[in-house]
Order: sequence, then structure tokens, then C-alpha cells
Amino acid sequence: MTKIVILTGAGISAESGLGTFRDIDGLWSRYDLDEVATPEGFARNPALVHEFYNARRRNAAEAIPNAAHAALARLEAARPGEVLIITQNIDDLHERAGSRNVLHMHGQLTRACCAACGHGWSAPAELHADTPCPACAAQATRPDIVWFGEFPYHMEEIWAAIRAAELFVAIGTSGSVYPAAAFVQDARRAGAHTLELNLEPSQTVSDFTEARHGRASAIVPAWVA
Ligand code: BJW
Repeated sequence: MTKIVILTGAGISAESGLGTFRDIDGLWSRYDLDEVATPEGFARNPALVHEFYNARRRNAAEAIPNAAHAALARLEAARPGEVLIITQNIDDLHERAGSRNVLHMHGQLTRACCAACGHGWSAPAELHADTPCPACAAQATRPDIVWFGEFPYHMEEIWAAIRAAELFVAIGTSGSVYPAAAFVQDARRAGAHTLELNLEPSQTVSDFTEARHGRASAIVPAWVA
């Protein structure tokens, strides 16, 4: 049974070379989020959105899991069935580090889906506005990503796990996007100890019972050890 719920964000993959969103040189300083991370932006300009995610798919494929991903995989191996990772990240670095119990609440770069019929499939390296759906042939292919205004994946399973958790840990997330930013409050209400591991105090740091700050590749292995 799940006892430790770990929420991860872009900060855990930063030292693998993948950009965060809201840091000074983050993705949202270079791209307009309304244009590339909303269903309205996709409807306006699908080619631009595919270009953005094709580039991120290439970067993620070249990235290598870092010591923080590896430490979480060791924790799961040492405590079989007790650890759940909820990641906001769309890369697959947790899985490539060896974690098995991972829920991608904001979708995955390795998946595509059809906006017309809802069919999902393994994404090729590049998606384009005219890529047809293998199930219904509509040219409505999108990356299987949860954009602003859309409902994140696995929410029932996530809330159930948070309600049952003894320990909730948030790693490398700014605490500025909901519903993930409210998980710490849900966990505390359910009686869990809550721990923030982040480069700097997040927006929700005061909601945690404990916080440790520094690079994920240093503080996550130190916490797991
Ligand atoms: C390091 C480090 C190192 C760096 N070591 N740390 C007003 C109030 C409340 C809510 C809303 C509102 N208006 C609108 C909303 C809802 C909206 C929302 O939250 N908006 C906010 C902007 C206010 N949310 C939604 O629309 C979500 N859906 C929704 O709410 O549905 C209804 C619902 C209601 C109730 C329950 C359930 C559902 C959907 C959100 C979709 C988010 N999508 C994105 C983009 C798609 C994925 C992608 O392209 O990758 O997901 S946005 C982007 O932000 C991405 C991330 O997953 C997400 C979170 O970012 P994250 O991971 O925290 O990254 P950063 O960059 O913000 O922070 C990195 C941190 O790491 C920093 O703190 C650094 O210091 C740290 N760091 N280096 C350790 N080496």
C-alpha cells in the first residue's frame, strides 16, 4: 500500500538539461504559454505547438536521468509497493532511472492522441498538423499533454493515494500550478508529514511541515540515504 507520495516538477529534470518553466531562463521566458500550452493556442496554430513539443521530445530523448531520479528509483526498490511518484513532467526520466510506480498527471511526450476521437498511441519522434489518427484518420493529432484549462490525468487515483499517505514530498516544483500546488494541503489535512525539496523556497513552502533547499541531485539522494 502506498505510504510515500512524491510529487515531482521541472526542477528534478533541470540538471539533466531540460528547462524549467518559471526560472529566469525558463521556457515561459522564451515562449508564450497561451500560444503553446492551451487548447486555444493549438486551435490557432497547431504547427507552432507541434514544433514546440517536437523540440522538447528531441531534448528529452537525449537527456539522461540524474542522481535525483536514480535516488527515487532506489527508494521504490527498497520499499516495494509503498512509493508512488506523481510527476508533472512530460519526460520519461523517472522510468528510465528505474521507477515503476509513476503517474504522469500532465501527460507524456512519448504519447499522441486524437482530438477528434480520443484514441491514444505511442508518438513517433515528430508529430505534425497533418499526422492522421491511426484509428479514425482525422488530421486532429495532438501531443498527449495536459494544457491549461484541461483536466489533469489520474486525479481519482492521485487523491486516493494522497489521502492514504504517511509522507508527502514535493521535489523541484514552484507550487504555482493547480491542482498539483494544492496536494500539500490535501496531504496535511489527511495527517501526512510533508516535505519540500527544492532549489529555493517555493510559493507553497509555508504549507509544508519541513523544507530542505538545494540542487535536487544533492538533496534528494541525501534525503533517500
Ligand atoms: C530546482 C532545480 C534544481 C530549478 N533542483 N529544484 C487561478 C487560481 C487557481 C487555479 C487557476 C487559476 N486560474 C487558472 C487556474 C487553473 C490552472 C492553473 O493552475 N493556473 C495557474 C497559472 C494559476 N491549472 C490548470 O488549468 C490545470 N487544470 C485544471 O486546473 O483543471 C481543473 C481542475 C480543478 C480542480 C481539480 C482538478 C482539475 C492544468 C494545468 C496544466 C499545466 N500544464 C503545463 C504545460 C504542459 C506540460 C508541458 O508542456 O511540459 O505543465 S504548465 C507547466 O507548469 C507544466 C508543468 O508541469 C507545470 C508546473 O511547473 P513546475 O514543474 O512547478 O515548474 P516551474 O518551472 O514552475 O518550477 C520549477 C522549480 O524547480 C522552481 O521552484 C525552481 O526553483 C526549482 N528548481 N532547478 C531543485 N536543480
